[in-house]
Amino acid sequence: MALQAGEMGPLAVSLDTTNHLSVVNYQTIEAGVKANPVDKKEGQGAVQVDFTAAAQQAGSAGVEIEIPLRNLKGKTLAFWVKNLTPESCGSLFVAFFDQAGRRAEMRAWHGARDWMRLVIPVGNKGLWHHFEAEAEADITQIVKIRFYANSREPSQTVSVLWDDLKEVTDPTIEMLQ
Ligand SMILES: [Ca+2]
Repeated sequence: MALQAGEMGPLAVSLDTTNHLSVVNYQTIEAGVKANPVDKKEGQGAVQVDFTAAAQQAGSAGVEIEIPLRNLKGKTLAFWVKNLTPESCGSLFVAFFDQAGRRAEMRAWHGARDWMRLVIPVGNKGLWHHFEAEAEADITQIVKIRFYANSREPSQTVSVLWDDLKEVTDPTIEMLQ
């Protein structure tokens, strides 16, 4: 019998510290994560990811966080992001993974600079930016969230701040904050 998502309050990932975060990176020569207690939108801090792409091709890096099993079907999520290096950062991504490690949803954005609040209408392919899922992935069985960015070109250095991913009930109002 498959595990069932228990009754929990709305999803809220404060991203105040680097506790329980792991760095993910691809084609980088350097990638790190640190808490930024000053430049933040919520709580005690934001999470800052810095990386330098390899010399051969563009790179990407970010963080992953594991969460208790959760059903995100039909939810609307919002988070804050600040792109400290808009001249070298290509895109910003958020992805959700199920228990089998399959990517159930991935969203990409371009052009963020100063703090922006971005909204994810989970499962709704018709709204808001790029959407991609792997076959058989199950959005009702989510256990991991990945936040990451890529560089435009090889050898570029990219820095991005991530903060405050949570469920929202009125994305129109929330986006105006
Ligand atoms: Ca925070």
